[in-house]
Amino acid sequence: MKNNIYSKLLDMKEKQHSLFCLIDPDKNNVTENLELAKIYEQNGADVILIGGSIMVESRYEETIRIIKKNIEIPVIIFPGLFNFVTGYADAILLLNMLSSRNPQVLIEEQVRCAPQLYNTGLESIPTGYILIESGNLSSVQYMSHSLPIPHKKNDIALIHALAGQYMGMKMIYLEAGSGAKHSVPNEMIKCVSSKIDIPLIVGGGIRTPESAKEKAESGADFIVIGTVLEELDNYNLVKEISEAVHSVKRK
Ligand code: 1GP
Repeated sequence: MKNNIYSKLLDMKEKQHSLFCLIDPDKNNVTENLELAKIYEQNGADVILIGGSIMVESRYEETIRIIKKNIEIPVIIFPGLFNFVTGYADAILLLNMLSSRNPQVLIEEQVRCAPQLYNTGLESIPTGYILIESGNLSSVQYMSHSLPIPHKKNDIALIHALAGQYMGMKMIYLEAGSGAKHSVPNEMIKCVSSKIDIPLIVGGGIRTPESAKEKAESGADFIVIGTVLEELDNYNLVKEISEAVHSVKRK
């Protein structure tokens, strides 16, 4: 298996805080998704993530193939609970939902994916995925039958992140859930980022440049935004958020 994209992400982390823009293929048709990917790239996105909690769109592979062909930045699959592997992407975040106690998201889905990962040779980036309570029931919480970690329990989030690191995960993702009312608290990001050595992704409910900047200042290496882009008719916001994230100096 190749290791190019993970190395690229590590280089990115050294240089600056980065912005990942999430496209849910179910929300638009293939042409519209391609247009979005191009707009995000032109406005400063560093990575395109593709995925969602459920997948109804039958042209998922086609969406990834066309986006990949037309943009330069990495295209990474951010899988939901079902089969999302396709060799057209650059890599997949192979999520292990560390905060869950449901075997389906701890091992069953990964086993289901393994043959296709083998057959496609797609680069897989093992990612410790930690769900944080966010003030509303998120799709990922509902679909995964998993309790999130309470909003203020920084120490619980930290020990899950450390467990992921010790088990060999290459990144940790603190997830408040798509469309979260409250994003992952800055104090929790500080607590986790100060103690782990692997890259930290933070997403869910980030809607403004100020909030994205605070997450980066608190130690998030990669900031994910999705929902706010779906509601967007002014793409300047992508630019403003990417500039805010990139403006934060590396510590
Ligand atoms: C969801 O973290 C991502 O998995 C992005 O969340 O859609 O709330 O930006 P939003």
